[in-house]
Amino acid sequence: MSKRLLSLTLALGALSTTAQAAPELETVVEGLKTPWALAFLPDGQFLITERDGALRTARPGSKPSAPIAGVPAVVAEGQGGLLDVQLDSDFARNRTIYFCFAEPSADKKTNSTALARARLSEDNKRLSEVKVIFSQQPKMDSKHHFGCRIAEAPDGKLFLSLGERYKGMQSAQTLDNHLGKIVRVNKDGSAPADNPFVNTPGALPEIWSYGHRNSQGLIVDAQGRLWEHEHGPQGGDELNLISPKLNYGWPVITYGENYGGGKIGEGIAAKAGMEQPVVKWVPSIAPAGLVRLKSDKYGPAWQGSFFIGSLKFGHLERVKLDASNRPAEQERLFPDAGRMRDVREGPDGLLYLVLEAHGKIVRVKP
Ligand SMILES: [Ca+2]
Repeated sequence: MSKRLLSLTLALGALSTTAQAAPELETVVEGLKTPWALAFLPDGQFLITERDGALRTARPGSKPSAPIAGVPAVVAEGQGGLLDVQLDSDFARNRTIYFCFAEPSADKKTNSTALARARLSEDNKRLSEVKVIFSQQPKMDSKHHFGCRIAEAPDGKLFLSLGERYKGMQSAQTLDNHLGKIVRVNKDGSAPADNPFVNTPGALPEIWSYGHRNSQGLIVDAQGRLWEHEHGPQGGDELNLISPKLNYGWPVITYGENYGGGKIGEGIAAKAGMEQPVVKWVPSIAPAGLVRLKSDKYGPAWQGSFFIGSLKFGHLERVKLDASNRPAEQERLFPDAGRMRDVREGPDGLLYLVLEAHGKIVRVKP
């Protein structure tokens, strides 16, 4: 290669590097208090949960609305509160939404994660026909590990991730409870007849998979596969491909250790009959929110990638898998964005991030 051609090639290389520089963030909503989750209404507004119990709408560039009426009482303590929200796949016709939250017991001494269905009024100001369709059993005296992400499958079944409430970690391995489980229910909360444990004596019929710790990411991807991420203890956060009936290992196997050091259980990371994560993070990033990007708005490298918020480091993690589901690309984007609670792909194909501590929703500019 001639010297001139070489320098031209280098210059072009520098140009293309500039062209591929990471996109920037743009604030679309601010003035929220501890926002937790985000959904997109067909009229272009956002539907936003705040952990303290408010459900609000906001138009890009405008102030959040007053709280929508009709949200049930939530236990807004510790990690609890009003958590995930999802629109029904037929929302444009039925105005139905699903949300999950920390539900108090009648005597208010215990709580657990519950899934509710409601109808949002045409003016977005109130909920009607509010019904709790599923409550995690048992309720516990705990402020931790609610899990609480909702995903609708193409066949209309709902998945819900349920934490083991920290105190209930050993129960993640037994099927007589909903601690540390992913459950699958019909839209009325009943257990589908083809769930994996409906004919297992003593097992709760809603259970789809078990051995989970605290999951704040749950999606069905474009191929219809169910993906979940969960927090490890100190180290050992995981991205898992979820299949029915399988045991994902917690607390028997983990890549993490106890807070402050010391092994958990036998201190092992693998065991026959227990699934390995597709991706693991040591040290922990504290994952929250999960997208597998469908759109091509950010180019081929990002299309099909997983995007995961980090509560701990406040960045957006991008992971791309190869054809064998092994991590092929992994990077940290927007390292100073701030504590990130949710990540969504909008109907416009753009990525939206919920920045909990800043009280903001930001958009990733293409
Ligand atoms: Ca695991």
